[in-house]
Amino acid sequence: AYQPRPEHKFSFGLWTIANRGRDPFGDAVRPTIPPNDIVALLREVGAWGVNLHDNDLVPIDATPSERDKIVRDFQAACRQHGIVVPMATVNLFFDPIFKDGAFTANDADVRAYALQKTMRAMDLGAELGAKLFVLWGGREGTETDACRRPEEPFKRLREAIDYLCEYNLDKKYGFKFALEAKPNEPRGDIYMPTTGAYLGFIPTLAHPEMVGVNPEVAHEHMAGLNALHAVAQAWEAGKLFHIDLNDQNPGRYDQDFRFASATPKSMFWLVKFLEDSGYQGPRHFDAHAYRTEDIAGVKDFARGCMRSYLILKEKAQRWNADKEIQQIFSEINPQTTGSSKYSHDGALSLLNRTYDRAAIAKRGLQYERLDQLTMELLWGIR
Ligand code: GCO
Ligand code: MN
Ligand code: MN
Ligand code: MN
Repeated sequence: AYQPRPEHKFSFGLWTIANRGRDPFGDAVRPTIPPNDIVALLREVGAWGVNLHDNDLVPIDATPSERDKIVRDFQAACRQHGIVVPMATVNLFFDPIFKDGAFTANDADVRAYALQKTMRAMDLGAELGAKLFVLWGGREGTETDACRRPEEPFKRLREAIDYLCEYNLDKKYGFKFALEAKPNEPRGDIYMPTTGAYLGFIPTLAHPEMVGVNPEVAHEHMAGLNALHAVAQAWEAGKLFHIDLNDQNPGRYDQDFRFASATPKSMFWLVKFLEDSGYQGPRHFDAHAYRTEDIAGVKDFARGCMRSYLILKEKAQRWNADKEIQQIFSEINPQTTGSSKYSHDGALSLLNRTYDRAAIAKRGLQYERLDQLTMELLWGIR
């Protein structure tokens, strides 16, 4: 039980396993794990896929022939260990050139370089078989709004994504882009702070059908929001192309905790939604081991993410099969009769109807009981 299998589609970023525990106050505590060894480690813990930024694999200053050799060796490692590359992304935040952002920077050369770097990262992703391309604009933000007209970055971002969609069509890569929001870190404020902001932006693009979102639990929590609601809205809009699972306490630094380790109840509802909805995409963990850990601890971390997901998945099945819970749930979600579609006559009859407000408001809704039953189920005494 709780054994990860390929059909669960559990993936990890190269950067998550490679994380050396560096933070703004302290240096690395773990050795570098080369990408091919990470592939072996992922196989060992039972994962299905590995995702990467261009520079997680290929150093930013590699020559074309160095690059080709690295890519060949990595492909061989993936084949050997049966690990796939479902998603690729681009690092537009680490190099000093991106200190003022990438697609939204004031300097046109920086913007053009960001496009070039992303196109090359798309070439790499396509070569590795990825079908999803994530764009996380971590540096697309400000510390001071003195720097530019506030509406300008949104225009620049749209221009960049439209350009990349054309490149995708031109090269016949068939990528779907998944845009990842975050409210802050590393910038004081990031322009696209929430998944909801991206859901408003996507319809303004030239190829909205090619573009969806990559909600991250921690990022919504950093913004003080309910991650499930963001994910559900994205799903309902047909835009849930990818997901970053981890955990995070609101009001803190970017914690990237092991999945479901900080807010297990919220993560129960999230797993239940992913499973019930029929979401078919990867279950990607964008988190890293505590700074206290050695390599064995990194494996504990990775196994823990998947195991917690599978435990919550089993809890969701129990919840769906629990007679008492289902009885309450169906009572509080009555089938509606008749259509709520607008018609002239229907509107007239609605305007003329009388409602007994007091009688309706008097009904208790049993949410307390339902929540307590849920908690007892989660605690394992049900
Ligand atoms: C973060 C982000 C990143 C992105 C990654 C993919 O908080 O640092 O979540 O991990 O997901 O760069 O583009
Ligand atoms: Mn993150
Ligand atoms: Mn992070
Ligand atoms: Mn992320």
